[in-house]
Amino acid sequence: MSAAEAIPLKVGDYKTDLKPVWCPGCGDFGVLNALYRALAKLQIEPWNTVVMSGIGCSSRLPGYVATYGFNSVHGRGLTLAMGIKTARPETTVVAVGGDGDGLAIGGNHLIHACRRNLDVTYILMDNEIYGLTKGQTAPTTPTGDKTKSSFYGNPEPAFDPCELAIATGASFVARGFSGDMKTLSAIIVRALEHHGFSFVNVMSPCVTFRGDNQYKLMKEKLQNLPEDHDATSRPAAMAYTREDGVITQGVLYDVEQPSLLDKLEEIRAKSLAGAQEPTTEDILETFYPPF
Ligand SMILES: Cc1ncc(C[n+]2csc(CCOP(=O)(O)OP(=O)(O)O)c2C)c(N)n1
Ligand code: SF4
Repeated sequence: MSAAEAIPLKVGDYKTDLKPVWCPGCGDFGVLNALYRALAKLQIEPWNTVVMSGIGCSSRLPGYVATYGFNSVHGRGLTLAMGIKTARPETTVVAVGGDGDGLAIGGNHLIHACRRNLDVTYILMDNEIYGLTKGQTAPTTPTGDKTKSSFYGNPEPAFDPCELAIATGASFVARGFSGDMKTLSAIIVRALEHHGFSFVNVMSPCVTFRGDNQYKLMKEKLQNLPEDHDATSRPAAMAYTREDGVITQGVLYDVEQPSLLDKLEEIRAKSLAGAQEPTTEDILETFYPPF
């Protein structure tokens, strides 16, 4: 059957039989539904797709998507996603996880994913807390907020994941909100279409450990990027990071850059053509220089 004759995939085709075990009202339901819609919109083949995660409430997500994928080790979902993309470039690779998973224990991997620009979409579900382990302070917990691990208020400065991603070389950076499904699924569509590393930071409330008004507080702060925002300008994108009192949703930064695999392909082509191929003597000289 040709692709044109194939029966279109529906949102339900991306769902598994597992029922999410998130608390009622958890923002991650919105992220999951937005992802289903984006996958269906682009007719992404589940049999050619992998969704990877680390550990956390949010990292349970791969179990609910009918693609390949698994819940890996805390903070390492992105490393496995990058390995899969390198080994199987034809695969659509999505990594997901929480702010603790991706910014604390896995923060190192995020910055290298940004600078390498492999064609992987990373959806970070930012609830400003460690949810699974019952409410410890995370890198995005606002300064002064009381948590289970900072009884007198968080003494540390928080950072903005979008600012970090832009600064370390990501070619696509967006911010969304799990309570605005239409905008979020449109952002995820653009992230999946982007060639290179696409980072989507989703404000996704934890109603259990950040209080059941976190949804309301986030919604009150939400605003859209202005229509004339220049997403190809790094300074313009940076203007919407570290915001005070507002959460701006939309695609902050979107530029075309070769991915690491494009560059490796160029090197492979040169090497196959014999250009600049080192001789055995050259290699030996590198390791055993003449005295
Ligand atoms: C190596 C290791 N260290 C610590 C943990 C404990 N742990 C599990 S999930 C988690 C943090 C989860 O927070 P986050 O990534 O923000 O996800 P959320 O649960 O909020 O969605 C921690 C510290 C672990 N599983 N493995
Ligand atoms: S503890 Fe928080 S993050 Fe975890 S499922 Fe419940 S609401 Fe969601």
